[in-house]
Amino acid sequence: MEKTLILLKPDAVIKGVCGQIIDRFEKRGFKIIGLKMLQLSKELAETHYQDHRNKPFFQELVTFIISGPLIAMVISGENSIKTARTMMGVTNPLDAAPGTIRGDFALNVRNNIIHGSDSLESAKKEIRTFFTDSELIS
Ligand code: IDP
Ligand code: MG
Repeated sequence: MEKTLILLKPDAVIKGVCGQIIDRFEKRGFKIIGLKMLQLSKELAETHYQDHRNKPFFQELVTFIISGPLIAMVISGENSIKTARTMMGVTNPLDAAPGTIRGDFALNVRNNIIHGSDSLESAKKEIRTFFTDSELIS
């Protein structure tokens, strides 16, 4: 089954909406095969967002993502990568449709509540960044 990495970012933890978001993925039919709470080091944050290192918002993004604990999870299921992205809504919550996670829980692009891998290649890489094989249930 296809796997993808989901991060419930520090703003989701602070708002106390992680349970509601996890509930949506479970209701949709995905299985959680790995889950942990952690606070990212600057190094891990920079590795995770390495493709954005030349963007003007990179420092702001790293500062935000390391600002507090987050929840990392791997979900598994049919077309999990694309379906999770659809459930999340577009990057800027200003444009995210109501009913999507960002459209329901977020107000601005910096604090946009959730991350989901955007391709099979990035899902594999990102899952390896956050989880060892023994931390994932098969
Ligand atoms: P995605 O999370 O929807 O895949 P990306 O373009 O990969 O969006 O951007 C990664 C993250 O960088 C976003 O989720 C958001 O937190 C942050 N970000 C994107 N654009 C901006 C911006 O213009 N200002 C501040 N943060 C941004
Ligand atoms: Mg992205």
